[in-house]
Amino acid sequence: MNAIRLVFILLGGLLLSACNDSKPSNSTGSSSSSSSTSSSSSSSNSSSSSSSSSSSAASSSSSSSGMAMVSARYTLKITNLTAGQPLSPPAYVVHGGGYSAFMVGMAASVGIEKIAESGNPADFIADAAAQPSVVRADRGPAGIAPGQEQEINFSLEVPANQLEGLKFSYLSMLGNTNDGFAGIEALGIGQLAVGASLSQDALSYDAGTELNDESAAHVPGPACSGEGFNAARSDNANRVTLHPGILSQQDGSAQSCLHTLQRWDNPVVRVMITRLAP
Ligand SMILES: [Ca+2]
Ligand SMILES: [Ca+2]
Repeated sequence: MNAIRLVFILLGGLLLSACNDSKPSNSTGSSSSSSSTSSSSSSSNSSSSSSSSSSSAASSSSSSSGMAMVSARYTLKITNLTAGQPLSPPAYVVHGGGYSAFMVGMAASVGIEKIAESGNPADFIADAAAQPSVVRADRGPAGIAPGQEQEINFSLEVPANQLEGLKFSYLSMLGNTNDGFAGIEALGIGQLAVGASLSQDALSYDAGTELNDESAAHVPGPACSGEGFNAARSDNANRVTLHPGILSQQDGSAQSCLHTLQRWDNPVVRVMITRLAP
C-alpha cells in the first residue's frame, strides 16, 4: 500500500478520525473506549485466569507458574491544546524498560511514519504488541479536535514485580502537517497509587519522513486534504526532531495551504493518567 488517506469528519468542528481498520492488540485487560481483546504474545504479559479478589490496592491472582499477578485500571484524559491541529486517534503503549516508541535523533520506524503522515496507528500498534516488554498497545476510538479531550479507560494485568517499572508512551498525528506528531515517550506510571493522577504535556515532533512543504498535495488534514502516507522519505534528514513549526500563507509561503490558525507552540497535548480502584 503506497498511500493511505485520512478520513476527516466535520463534527461540530474539526474532528479527525482515521482508519478504523486497526484493532487493539496485546491487551491483557479491557478497554471501555474501544473494543478490546486478545491474547498476549509473550510469557511476561500472559494473563492468568482472573479472579477478582480485591483485598488491597490492586486485585491479585497468580499465574499458572505461581508468579503473583497484579491487576491495575487506568483512565487517560487526552486534551488537544492546539487551536488548529486535529489529532489523529491516540496510539498508546504501556511497557517495561525494554521498549522505546521513538527517539529524537533516530530514524522513525515505518509505524511512526504512518502515524505522522496519515494518522493511521495500526502498524505502530502491531509492532509494539510484538515486543516482549509491552503489556498493552492500543488506540483511542477517534481523533480529537482542537480544544477537545478524549477519555480512555483500560486495565491490565502484570506480574507483581513488573508493576512499578511500567511506562507509558503516546502518539497522535498533528493532522494539518506533513509529518508532525505529538508524543510522550516512556513516562513512568508504575508507582501511581490508586486514586492518584499524573499529568504530562506532549511536545510536537517532526518524524523526518516527509519534507515540510505545507502544500495542498501533501498535508492530509482538513485544512488541505492532501496525500497521507507515502513510503518515500523526502525530508531533509531521515530522523525524528523537535518540530520546527509550520509556515502559513500569512507567513508569506505561497505554496502553503495552512493558515495562522494551524500554527502552534509547545506543548500541544496534555495527558492525564489516573489509576483507578481495581
Ligand atoms: Ca518533516
Ligand atoms: Ca514518507
